[in-house]
Amino acid sequence: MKRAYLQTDDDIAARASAPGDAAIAVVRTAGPGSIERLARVFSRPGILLAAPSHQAVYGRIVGPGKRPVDEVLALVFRAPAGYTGQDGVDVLCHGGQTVVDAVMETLTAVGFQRALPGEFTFRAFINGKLDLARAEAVDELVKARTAGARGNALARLGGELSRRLELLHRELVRLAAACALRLDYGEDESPEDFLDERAALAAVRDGCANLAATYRVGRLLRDGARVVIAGRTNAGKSSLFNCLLKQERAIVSSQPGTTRDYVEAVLDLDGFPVTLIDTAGLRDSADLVEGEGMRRSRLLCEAADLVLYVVDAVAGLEVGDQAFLSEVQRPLLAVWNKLDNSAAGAAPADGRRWLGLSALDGQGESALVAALRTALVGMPAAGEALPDPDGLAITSDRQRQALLRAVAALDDALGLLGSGAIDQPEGVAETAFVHAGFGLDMVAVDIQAALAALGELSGETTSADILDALFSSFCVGK
Ligand SMILES: Nc1nc2c(ncn2[C@@H]2O[C@H](COP(=O)(O)OP(=O)(O)O)[C@@H](O)[C@H]2O)c(=O)[nH]1
Ligand SMILES: [Mg+2]
Repeated sequence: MKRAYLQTDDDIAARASAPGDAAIAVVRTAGPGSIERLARVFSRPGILLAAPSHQAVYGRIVGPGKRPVDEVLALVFRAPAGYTGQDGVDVLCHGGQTVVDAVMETLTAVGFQRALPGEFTFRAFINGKLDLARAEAVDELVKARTAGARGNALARLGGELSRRLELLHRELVRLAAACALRLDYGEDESPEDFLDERAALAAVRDGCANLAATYRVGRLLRDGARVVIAGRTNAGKSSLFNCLLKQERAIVSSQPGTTRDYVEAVLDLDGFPVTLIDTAGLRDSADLVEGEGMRRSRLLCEAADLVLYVVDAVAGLEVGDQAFLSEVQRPLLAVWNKLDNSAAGAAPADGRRWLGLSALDGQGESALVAALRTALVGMPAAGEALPDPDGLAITSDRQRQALLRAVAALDDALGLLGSGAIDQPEGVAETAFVHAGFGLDMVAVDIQAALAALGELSGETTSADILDALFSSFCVGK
């Protein structure tokens, strides 16, 4: 039978370290009976069973007939300490694949179940060691590809997002209580006018909206972006590729058609992982219209988050370039390269913003990088700081959707409280709507809806299906 995450009484085991040969591998176990179960295949069961939490016990994993399987160090964790909050032992064995396989076989033979992806973290979540926002950060920390992505995941793992959410949540609970109190007192004996809380409600709404807006940065930190360098052969695509990467990755040649297929590498763009793809050149006009190079470049461009289209300023804009530029449906930056060459012409006045560059001497590079960053991360809205990879950012669409649901509910509530009401002139019964008892009960409903949405972020009110989907995308052993 297929196991489920909620079977938290099972003793589970999985390799927690990366596959492949290494000096040491970690096989992690957890579950209420895990220490006793492991003792059945451990050469020094008495010492293991008596070990206090966090103690390392040296010994051997032994199979049937006391046949030694491997020499190991067993790190004992006792509930509620340890990662999962359950009893568990991290077994440090030798790192070869066959060793790990043999240890895992020995463990499953005495009843350990193979852990599902993310099952250890799921248990940590269920046992209150981590809320959902922090649990999600664990997986991202493991998969982070740049220092910026790592820093963001680590901050969320450390609880920065959870704290921010907690503040919003607490303020909403206060508002819900104030609203309930006002409803209880009825029309005339209102201890305070709930309209006074409009600003507080709006502040929570803005807090949720601002967090939701960090998704763009967070997603980019987590997934990175694909940037394809396209253009005719000899335009300087490979030179630009190398220039951005600060290394000679792609072959640069004055011989047309050197880059036959494509080359890709990860560029750390101010902390954002950008996969840069140098494509094969488009050889001549026939090639541009129907050639294989064109077809492949176009396919790569279609899957790109952004296209860097390079034109040789000495050769100038040709028909093929124009055809390509008019066809590409993706966001694009047009690059006018080889400006160092005295024969370079002026960029075409075709209404498009051309970024001047010399991939050879680097002039225009920093402006190009800035334009690239702006195009990928987006322009800050008025009054907003430039998106910052070191700032706190949410990385999952699930989190964004929940925040947007909270925003929508609070917008409803604010609408009921009447946006214009407060500014109305004397004599107008600006509070009549609320005082008459209309609306305030609906405001209360909206606040509860917003609270429920925030609860989904921390995992307080997240359904089992969502939890399943979420944790199953984790690595096994995490
Ligand atoms: N003067 C000058 N030459 C360049 C520049 N960028 C590339 N080249 C030269 O143009 C030729 C083709 O460059 P390459 O990067 O291989 O072009 P690709 O075919 O588009 O990849 C090489 O001889 C490069 O040295 C530049 O900015 N200035
Ligand atoms: Mg090339």
